[in-house]
Amino acid sequence: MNIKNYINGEFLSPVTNRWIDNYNPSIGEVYGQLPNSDVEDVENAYQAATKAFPGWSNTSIDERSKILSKIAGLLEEKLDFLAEAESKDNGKPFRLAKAIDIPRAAANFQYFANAITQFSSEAHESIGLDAMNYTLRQPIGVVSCISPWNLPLYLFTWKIAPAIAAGNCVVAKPSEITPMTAYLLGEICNEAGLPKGVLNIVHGLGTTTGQAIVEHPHIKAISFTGGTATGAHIARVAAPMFKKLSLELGGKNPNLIFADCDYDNMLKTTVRSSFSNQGQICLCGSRIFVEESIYEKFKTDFVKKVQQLKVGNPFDSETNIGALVSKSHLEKVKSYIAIAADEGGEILAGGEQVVVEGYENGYYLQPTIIEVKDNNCKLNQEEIFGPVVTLMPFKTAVEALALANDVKYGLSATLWTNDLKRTMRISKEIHAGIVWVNTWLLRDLRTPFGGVKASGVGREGGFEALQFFTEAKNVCIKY
Ligand code: TXE
Repeated sequence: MNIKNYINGEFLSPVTNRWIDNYNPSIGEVYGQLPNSDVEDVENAYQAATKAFPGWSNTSIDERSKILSKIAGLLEEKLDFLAEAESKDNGKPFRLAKAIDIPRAAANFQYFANAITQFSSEAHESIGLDAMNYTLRQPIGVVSCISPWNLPLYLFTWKIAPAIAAGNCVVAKPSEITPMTAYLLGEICNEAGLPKGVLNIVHGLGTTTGQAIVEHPHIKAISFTGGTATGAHIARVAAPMFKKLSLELGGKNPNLIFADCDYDNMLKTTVRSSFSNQGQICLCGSRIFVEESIYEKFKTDFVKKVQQLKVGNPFDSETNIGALVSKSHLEKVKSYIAIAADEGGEILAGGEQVVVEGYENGYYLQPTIIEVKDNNCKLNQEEIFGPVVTLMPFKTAVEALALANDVKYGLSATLWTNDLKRTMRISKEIHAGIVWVNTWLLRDLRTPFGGVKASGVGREGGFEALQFFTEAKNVCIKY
């Protein structure tokens, strides 16, 4: 199936008629093509967006909210169809796409359909000066949303929904590795009555299509989720043009497990936080630090549970772990497993590529646990972004905190303990944008989302996203 660009409400081939192969990772075969868009396609998308902006930015909040709700409703209606498309394109279990990815994409639209009706600006009365200040929060204009391959529709809509709710028009680019559900979203937007040009979706490589978006002088804001190196590059290109940037980048998230935790819940959740979506979630806990007194027990129980996970075809209802997203990503993840021994690590579970019967060319890998000796090894310092976690014991809370913070990333952290004082102290001192205590990936869409250090700058989610996608203007009236 050929994917097209979605520009001004129409489905168009790229101007140069150049295409990129789209792979189904569970069978390792090309199953369609997507546009290899260049500067001209991006310019056409920009022109459509800029033409739509005066109308959309002056459309009532009620009307915008209704259209966003309609998109949410259609996403829900097409749950099975979209989950199937996502799973085929990405390799993730169909069950997961159906339970998480697509419902969350619908929730993103529904949440911002509601949030925009509650978004307000401030007024400051300058007492004694006979003046009144009020703040206008105005849409920025044409903005861009660039998203990665791990949670394709989920992250794409997480950016687009607040951008258009706030009255902006968008030039969006999904990952070239997983373009399918973004393509299908265009049809849904038309069906929901979103005016032409409010959302434009341009497909293509990061280095050409993405680069053309970032370099475009009149696209004034970029919301990006992806790798840290790409984020740094985008910041370098965009900064001299003073674009507004929100960068959600990589993670190397610590799990700190204390002996006083609710053990069974912790164990079950740690399996999930390690290997959900084949470990390809920026919020997965990839460095597991365990208090010494329960270390050996945890090691045994965790290995046993992980070895029970079934690696298989995404459409098999028994499958826990599907295929990795691409051959090159599989090779990258394997290259980390291959250095384990050199780094003094011991593979406790997994470590091998899996050949799934009937799907021999798919990109399957066993869930892998590596015991490491030193937090300063590559396995603990670099983002692997696959089904690989490391284990290490600690003696005290002070040591656990130091290990958690001794890394360049700071996206999320998970803490397992029932000690209130420890919870308060570590939550305050840990380098992370999100701290989960006795749970993982419990999301409330009103909360700020983002990281510190090399995990990015800026916050999305809730009113933070609406603030990002608006420009605050102070008006001072003297009376
Ligand atoms: O991401 P990229 P990749 C991490 C993970 C992974 C690594 C690389 O470690 O192995 O990043 O993955 C677009 N200008 N994460 O290569 O390249 C690109 O087309 C503008 C963590 O897939 O960052 C895609 O749409 N755009 C992460 C998006 O950026 C550019 C999720 C992300 O691609 C561009 C994914 C450019 N110059 C990977 N170059 C997370 N934190 O969730 C690329 N892009």
